[in-house]
This record gives sequence, structure tokens and C-alpha cells, in this order.
Amino acid sequence: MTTKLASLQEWVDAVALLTQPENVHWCDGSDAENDRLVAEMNESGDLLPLDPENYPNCYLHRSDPSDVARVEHLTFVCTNDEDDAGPNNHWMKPADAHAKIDALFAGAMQSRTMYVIPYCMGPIDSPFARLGVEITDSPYVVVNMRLMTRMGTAAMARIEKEGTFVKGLHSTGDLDPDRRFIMHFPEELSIKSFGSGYGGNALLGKKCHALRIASWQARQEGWLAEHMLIVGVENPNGETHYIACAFPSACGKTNLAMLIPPESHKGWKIWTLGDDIAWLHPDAEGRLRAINPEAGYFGVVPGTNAKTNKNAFDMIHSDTIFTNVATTDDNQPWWEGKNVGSPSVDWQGRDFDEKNGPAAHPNSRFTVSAKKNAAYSELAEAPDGVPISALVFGGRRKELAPLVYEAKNWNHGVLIGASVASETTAAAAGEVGVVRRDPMAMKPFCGYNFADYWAHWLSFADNNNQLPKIFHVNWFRQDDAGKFLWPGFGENLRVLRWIIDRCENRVGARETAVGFLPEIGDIDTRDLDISKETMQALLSVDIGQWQQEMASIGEYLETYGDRLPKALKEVHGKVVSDLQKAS
Ligand code: GTP
Ligand code: SPV
Ligand code: MN
Repeated sequence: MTTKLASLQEWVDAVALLTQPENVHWCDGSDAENDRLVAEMNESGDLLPLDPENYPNCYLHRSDPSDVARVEHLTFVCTNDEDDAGPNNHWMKPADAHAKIDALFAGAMQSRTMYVIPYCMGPIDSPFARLGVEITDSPYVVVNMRLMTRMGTAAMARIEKEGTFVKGLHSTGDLDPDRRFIMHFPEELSIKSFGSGYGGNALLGKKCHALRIASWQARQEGWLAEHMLIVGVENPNGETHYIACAFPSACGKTNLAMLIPPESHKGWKIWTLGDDIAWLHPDAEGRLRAINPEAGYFGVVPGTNAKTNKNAFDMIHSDTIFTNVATTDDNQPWWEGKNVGSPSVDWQGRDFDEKNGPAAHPNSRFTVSAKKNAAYSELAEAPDGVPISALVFGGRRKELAPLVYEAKNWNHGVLIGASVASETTAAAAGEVGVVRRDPMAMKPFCGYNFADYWAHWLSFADNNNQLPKIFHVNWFRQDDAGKFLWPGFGENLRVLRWIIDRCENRVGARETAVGFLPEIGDIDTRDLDISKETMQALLSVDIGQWQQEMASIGEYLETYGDRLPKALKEVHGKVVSDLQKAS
């Protein structure tokens, strides 16, 4: 296969000239192609087969120990004007960035095969889907992209018809962290990533395209590209509400997206549309409709078990690529919180010794096709997506943020989103457990200046009364002993029910300075072993703490200077004065 699209052929030729691969392979996405790549990687040791009896067609990939997570400090947004990238991004002048990274790409694919991967983000016949081509020298990337995107012949046909696509160039390079860069050129619709084979750094359709580049395009075109799961909640009467939730990395999106209703909730059903990214478009009625641009899940493995996430746990027993998990002595994958078996070899291939830390890397991941999910929504392939009733922000907060609260209006909701803070996790290189600002869970993923992004969010409020309501949740509030106050996982349905009841005007709320909170008793705790005192603690608002929080948010927002939208400052000022009145 080659292509009749001249712009694509010219780009591929130019890349081959620069990188000097031994072969060029155009991927068609077929089973035969996948089987051949898997066989080659079994041979090279890039993919190790797992116990075929209990884990048929499952493989383990061990990445380089220095290459296990996203690298935000090496991720750049390269716009002509530095202010367009904003203080939320690392920036480099496009010409300098190209020069720097092209020098690394020069000759980088010698004696390797260069794969050309045509892919589609979104249902292949959706007007909201977008095309891309990733060039890579990593067969691991090819087999992952096949699970995570609509990859191959059908995507190529649409690319040739439309003529526009995002260009992504990737090489694993020599994995030297000093020669690693993830660069984005939104004005050119292109991405260049060198020196990492890991997840979000290398599977360019995901964070690089579907969030950083897409957020830039979305702003120009009047839609939103967000780090959100999409879930359908069906009540016993058969009515389904769709909710999109933005939580930072490793803060519970995959788990919520495929939640299993607890025993106490007979007749309730949960349908997964997406677990990481949502593209939201306003429709003719002024509602927001969401599609999931992805076709698979690249999920956090540790903590996944039959209790916490049975859908994921079942799904990853076949046709799954595991990255950086441990293995048992009968070659089954193993991870902390699996609750069955015990590790014999750790994620680095060493005999397991607890002195070396966890057996599976805390950011070990599974890659699996979304179609394997028992809760996969029949609307996951709907070209126009689903109408969204509620948008929910959240993060990991030991204290302060209540279990759930509701924004007073759209602009206040935008402030709540802009104010998201969360304890850092293993999904990105760096210290874990430090609270940092992560507006809309997009700190690592927004391809332009946050001030402009908030203005874009605020612009949706104009003349529109069909917008979703906005909420904030926190599953991670702890007591003084460090124990989670809320059981989480399947029980989170109880909170989603309150959210839906609010959307349907079926339940009242308690107005506070920070937003509307449930009355104790309006969160259904039937059959739940939780005391009234704990619920009170979960739904409390400490005015003094919130005053400090709002002061810190105010300082943070000021760092965006003149570009900060006035309406955001105003709504911040209103919360501050309401807190003052309440104190
Ligand atoms: P990314 O793929 O990095 O974007 O992460 P994610 O937001 O999809 O997070 P995920 O659902 O994979 O959860 C990450 C970790 O949080 C896992 O270890 C989960 O077990 C844990 N977790 C998820 N939901 C809950 C919850 O409701 N309560 C508690 N206590 N932990 C949770
Ligand atoms: C995240 O870190 O938010 C992920 C995993 O979803 S990665 O694809 O590596 O970005
Ligand atoms: Mn994510």
C-alpha cells in the first residue's frame, strides 16, 4: 500500500529521507498484519506471551525503566507567539523546535522499519471524527494504535477523500532521557515525539492529537476537546442520562466509566462510551453532544480487581497488551491490588523482592479494545454522539472538597473547573501526592493558553439554556488516619443519582457560598455501612479553609495576566464575598 494523496506521500518520503529506515510499511490494520507484528515482537522479546490458558492472546511489554510515564517537563507546545501557548505550557519557537528534534530524527530509523499508520479518531462515519497519520519505528506503537484508534484501510480511505490529517512523527530513539522531546505544532497540525516508547508520549492519537492539537482546533471551530470519560446511567425505568467527567490522570475515570451498580441498586445499568477523552459539540438545540475519539482503553492496571472494576478485570483476561506489570510463576500477569496470585518476577524482569518496591509499576497499563467491555454502550459508535446532561469535575483531595457539589450557573462551573486541584499520581514522571492546580484536568493536555481556554468555555453560555449542569466530586476525602471516608467505585452511583436528580429538578439542595450541596439524606446510603457523622464530614464546607483556597485560586488565576477573562474574575470575586458573608 502507498497513497494517492500527494501531500501524504511527500511527507512520508521526506521523513524516510531524514530518518533512513531500512523498510517502509504502510499499515492496513488487518489481523494478518497484527499477527505478523506480534510474532516478530515475540521473537525480539518486545512482547512476551502470557499464560495462554488463562490469558489467551495476552502479552507483556516491559518498557525501559526510565520510560514509564508521560514526561510533562519535556512536552512542548510550539506556537509562533509564546503567549498563545500560555504559562500552562512549555514553549519553544517552532523553527527552533523543528531544528532541535529533526537533528535527533536524522538517521534514527537506520536498520529499522518505518511504519505509516493511518488512523481515525472517532466513529469512522462521524462528522466529528478527525484523521491522523502516525509514522513510527515502533511495532509496539502499531499494535497499540490498532486497539486504541480506528486504524488502517478505512481511515486511509477517509484521509484520501478529505485530504487533511494531523501529522505525527515518532521514533523510540535510544531512550536517552536527555534526547527526549514531545513537541506539538498546533498551527501546522503536527506532532513530533522522540525518545520515548511509552503511552501518551508515543501513541500520538491519544493525548498529543485528541487533546493538545484537538483542543486548539476545537477553540477555532467552536467545540471542546476534553480529558473526560463519557458514561450512560440507566435507571430502572429504562431512562438513560449521559454524563461526562474530567478527573486528572489516575483519578478514577476508567473506573467510573464502567462502574458496576452495587447490590442495593437492582435495575440500574451503566453504559460506557469513553474512559479518557470526550469531544463535545453544541447541537442545534444548544445541548452539548459527546463522542469518544478513541476505540480502546489504555488503563491503569494496579487496583483493578473483580470488586473495584469487574468489567475491566474480565476484559483484560484476553486480547490485551500489558505494559510493566509483574508475572506469577505460572506466567500470569500480576499487579498490586489484583487480589489473586502472587508475584514472582517484577515489572523490570527481576525476581520479585519487596525491597525493590512494588512488583508492578504503579503506572503499569493495559491496552484493550473497547468492544470487549461488557458495559460497552450501543451508542459508542453513534456518529452524532450522545447528549450530555451533566459535566463533572473532580480530583484527589484529602480534605476541603466535599463528596459532591453543584455550580450555581455555567460561569461558576467554569470557575470550579478552572480551580481543580489534585494530588499528583504516577501517570506522569515526578513526585507523587503533591497537590497541584490541574484546571479541567487539562494541565498536561491543553494545547493553548488556559486564559483563552477559559474564555472559550465561558463563550458557550451565550444565549444558551440547554447546557449541562456542572458539578464537582471528590471520592478521595480522608479521615485523620488517612482512611478514605467514601467507599468509592460502584457506590459512586449514589452520587451520580443525586447529580441526575438535580438535572431533572427532582431534588432540592443546600445553598452554600461554594455551590449547592446535597442535604444529608438526599444521597441514598441504603445498605451502605457509613455513619451519619461520616456523611456529614463528606458534605461539610469549612469556610476558613475555603477562604484560603479561594485566595490561592485567585493568585493562580492572576498568573494569566491580561488574558484572564473578566467574567472568571467576577465569579471568583462573588464566591470570595459570599464566603466573607458566611464567615
Ligand atoms: P488515566 O488513564 O491516567 O487518565 O486515569 P483514570 O482517571 O482513568 O483513573 P483510573 O480509573 O484508572 O483510577 C486510577 C486509580 O484510582 C486506580 O488505582 C483505582 O483503583 C483508583 N480509584 C478509582 N476510582 C476510585 C474510587 O472511587 N475510590 C478510590 N478510593 N479509588 C479509586
Ligand atoms: C493519562 O496519563 O492521563 C493517561 C495515560 O490516560 S497516557 O496515555 O500515558 O497519557
Ligand atoms: Mn488520561
